[in-house]
Amino acid sequence: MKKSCTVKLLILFVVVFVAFVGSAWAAEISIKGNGTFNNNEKLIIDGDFSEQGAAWDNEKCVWWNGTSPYFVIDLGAVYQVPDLVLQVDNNDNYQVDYSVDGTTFTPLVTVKADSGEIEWGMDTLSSAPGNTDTIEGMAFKPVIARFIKIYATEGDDSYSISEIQFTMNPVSEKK
Ligand SMILES: [Ca+2]
Ligand SMILES: [Ca+2]
Ligand SMILES: [Ca+2]
Repeated sequence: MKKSCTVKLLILFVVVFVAFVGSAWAAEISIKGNGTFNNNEKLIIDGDFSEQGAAWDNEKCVWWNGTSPYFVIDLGAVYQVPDLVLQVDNNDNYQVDYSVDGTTFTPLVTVKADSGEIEWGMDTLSSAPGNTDTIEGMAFKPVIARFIKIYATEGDDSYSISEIQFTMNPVSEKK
């Protein structure tokens, strides 16, 4: 009887612990969209890409007109970011900036309309070397960042993002 009680307590502890860690993990990265756009901005950081070549306004995309909307992703802490992968509408230019404090942003990557192999619809583009979506012009030196801003700068006025992901390395306090 006593042993079974202990086991139940242990199970309860594990369930609560996993729920706590799960919620902390889920809360780590957040995004805020500014301006007028379609669909929930959380689609940009939900881990899900469209198929390449899918329509720019499909249900996995956040899409908009004009170049005023922008999206700011908060990584939840400062990380070393050596590369990124994103999926945007193939025929526009997009800009990615980074920041430590969320106020002063520095240009990180310019995504050009003529990058990538996709001629119509959504195109996945990676700054990391050695994969099928690698775009050499997107490579950058690792940066220290907590906030990432992404927005369209030029194109056919129909803009779309389905996903952006980063490699996030913990920043060591040792020198
Ligand atoms: Ca997504
Ligand atoms: Ca591609
Ligand atoms: Ca477009």
